[in-house]
Formats: sequence, C-alpha cells, structure tokens
Amino acid sequence: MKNSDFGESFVWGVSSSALQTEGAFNNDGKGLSIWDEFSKKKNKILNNDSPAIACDFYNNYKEDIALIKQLGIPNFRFSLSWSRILPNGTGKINQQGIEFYNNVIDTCIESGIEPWITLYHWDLPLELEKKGGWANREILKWFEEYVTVCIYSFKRKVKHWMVLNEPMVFTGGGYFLGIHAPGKKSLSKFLSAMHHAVLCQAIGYNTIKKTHSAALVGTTFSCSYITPNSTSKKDAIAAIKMDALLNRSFIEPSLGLGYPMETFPFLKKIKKHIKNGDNELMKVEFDFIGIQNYTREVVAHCFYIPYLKAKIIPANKRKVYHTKMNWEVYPESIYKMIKKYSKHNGVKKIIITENGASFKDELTNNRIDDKERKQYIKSNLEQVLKAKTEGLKVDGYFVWSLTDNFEWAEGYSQRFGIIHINYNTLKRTIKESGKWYSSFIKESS
Ligand code: GCO
Repeated sequence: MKNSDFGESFVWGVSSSALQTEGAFNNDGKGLSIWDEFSKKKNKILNNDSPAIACDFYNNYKEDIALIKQLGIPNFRFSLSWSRILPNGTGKINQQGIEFYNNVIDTCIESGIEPWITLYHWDLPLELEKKGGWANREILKWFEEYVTVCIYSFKRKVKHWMVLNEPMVFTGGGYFLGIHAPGKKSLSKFLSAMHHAVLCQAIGYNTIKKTHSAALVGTTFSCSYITPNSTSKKDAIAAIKMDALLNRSFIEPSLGLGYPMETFPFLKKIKKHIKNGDNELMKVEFDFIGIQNYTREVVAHCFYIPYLKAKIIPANKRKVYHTKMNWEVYPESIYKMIKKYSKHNGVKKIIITENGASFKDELTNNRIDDKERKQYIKSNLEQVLKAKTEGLKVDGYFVWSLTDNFEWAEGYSQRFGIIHINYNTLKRTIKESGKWYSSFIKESS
C-alpha cells in the first residue's frame, strides 16, 4: 500500500478535540464546560481523572504541531472550545481565546499543515447547560451566535469546517444514558437534544457559508456496521432498528429523508419537538461528510431493553479479538459504512475523520512497540483503499489521535495516540502532579 494508491486528492491527517487535549480549563478567561463540571463529580470518570491539564496543548501547541510536521502529516483536525471563546456561551467574547486559536491556526499554516476545524466536540459551556443545554430550543440561537463569532474570527485562514462531532454520542451519552456530560437520563431531553442537534447541523452550515462561501463545510457522524447475532428474525429486526438509531438518525434528516421512523417507530416520539418549517430547516447539502468508524456491533433482540428491544453484545462476550476499549477489530466495518453512505445522492464526498485504536502498550528494548495499533490502522486502510478503488466517495483519512488524550468517561486509561506524550507536557505534568501521571509511569515506565 502506497500513499499514491489513494490518488492525488486524498487527504491524510490526525484528529483531536479541545476538551481532550487543551487543559487550561479555567485559564485566560475561559468559562467552564459541561465536561469540566462533570469530571468534578465522584465516579463519573474512570479513576476520577480530570481533563484540567489533559495534554496541555494550550501551552504546548507549538511542540505538538511541530510533531505533526515531523511526522509528515499534512492536515490537522482539532476543535474549538465554545467556552474559551464565549465564556458564558453567548455575549462577552474572550479575546485571549480568539488569540489562542489564531496562534494555533497560524502555527499550522506556517508549518505547511492545513487546519480542519470542528466547531462543536461535546464541550458545551456550563452556563448554557444551566438553561437546559441541547434540550432547550434556544440552542439554535446560541449556536448560531457562536458559529458567527468563530467564522468572523478565523474565516480568512481556514477552509475546512466541521459543524458537529458525533451528535448521536453526545445526545445519547449525555441526555439519555447519562454516561457523558451533562449526565442526564431522560427520554424527552434526549429526543429534543437530538432534534436540536439535527437543526444545528444545518444552522452551522448556513452560518458559515453566508460569510465564507469558499469554505468547505461538513459535519461528522459516528457509525458502526451492524450485524445480527443470529439468523433469527427477532435478531434481524433488532439489528435493523439499531442501525436506524446509530447510523441513520442524524444524516437522513439532513439529506431531506426525515428521521427513520418507519424502521424504528419509537422515533415518532420526536414529533412533539418538531415545529413548522423544521423539516426544511434541517436540510443541508454538505460539501463532505466525516464518518468516524472504529468497529462493528453485533446486535441481539432483548426484551428488557426499553423502546429498542435490542442490545449490543460486547466483543469480549463474543470472544473475538478486540482493542482495549473492548471494540472488536473488524476492518470490513469501515468499508461497509463507506459503501452505505456513498449510496446517498446527497453525499458528495466522504472523509474518514476518525479511525484508530487503543491497545495496551508493550515495551520492546525500552521503546513502545506499536504492533497492534499499526496493524489495526493498516487493515482499516486496506478497506478504505478497497472502497476507493471501487469508486466509492471516500477521499480522506484522519487517525484518532495525535496524542494520547482524555478519553471521556474512560479518563486516561485508554491510549489512542500515535504519539504517547510530548516531552514538555510530561515535565509540566510532573510539576503539577496530575494523578494520572503516576499510573502512566507505572504502566509505561
Ligand atoms: C468519538 C470522539 C473522540 C473519541 C474517539 C475514541 O468518536 O468518540 O469523537 O473524541 O475520543 O473516538 O473513542
């Protein structure tokens, strides 16, 4: 496999997000986000880890970007922290935040690295959550204001924009399952958050294009190839419903196809949140869609799971080869998903905006031997190349992630990074004695 097999226009990059890497969570005028708050509560995050320092990207962005350059990676996807730019979510702008992102963007450009910006990667300003967050329809206005500030501040320098990161995960994890910030467990809040996120996908796109027509604007979707656990009819139905929920409920409304209610009638409950004109407002012709794929899911019928009547069978229970996240290594999933989304006429181009793996690091001759991670990436890339060769619409691949980072509810227990830690971060972390450092030292010596 050679770079050139993928064609000249194919883009290569690494991805990260603000909350997971920046640290400096209340420095230089930044307001708190829902994740800063969530991590202060007991037992929400594994080992009670905190994103307060994370990779300290805020203080070390120059070194981190130099590492990207050194690796010869031409594109860097990162997100903006809404509460660093607007500490209260709306209103007062934090000029130090704008300056920080200007510095990051300028450093990328000076290094010959193209910045790809995600506007929202799950770190809602805490002040907005106090008013109901994604479950409050006011978010349509709050989000428009935030995007307007970002686009005015950075538009001359940034061509590639992504509106949301994985809306299924932040609405489902944050408002229904309660395992992600803000930790709510409410069906009604989940469905209203879902509808508002679908509307914000379009609002974000339109707001960017209005003032920056040359921008290339997409959004990102989480997805997993779904297969039934057996040949039984019940498992087949369970798999189809899970597919509708996980893989279709955010992209299809934006393509003008509405929510997949026919397949998954439970979604009809979302109707009470839909106002006149919303079906039009949701439609958007993205320049590209980002798909983020890590594994497949095997689904079985389950009487006890409310609404869905379906459950995911974890990889260890199925006794299949899996990563440390307990995600099955199943490279065909990425090919299947590219194929699925390529079928939509409204999808112009697909970029794999995340793919990667967390494994326990083994040391060989005092160096981290990255065998499993390299093999994972290689086998996934083979599937991407297969899709590309068949003429499917994929035209880019970003690895998650540049540095090991804060893996949400998993804290620092997971290692996705292609770089394990940068030297300055290590020094600073020792000084500030983040608790996670001692476990890092124990494991990696
Ligand atoms: C996601 C997020 C990332 C994760 C990564 C590994 O896909 O969940 O976009 O922030 O950290 O995917 O789980």
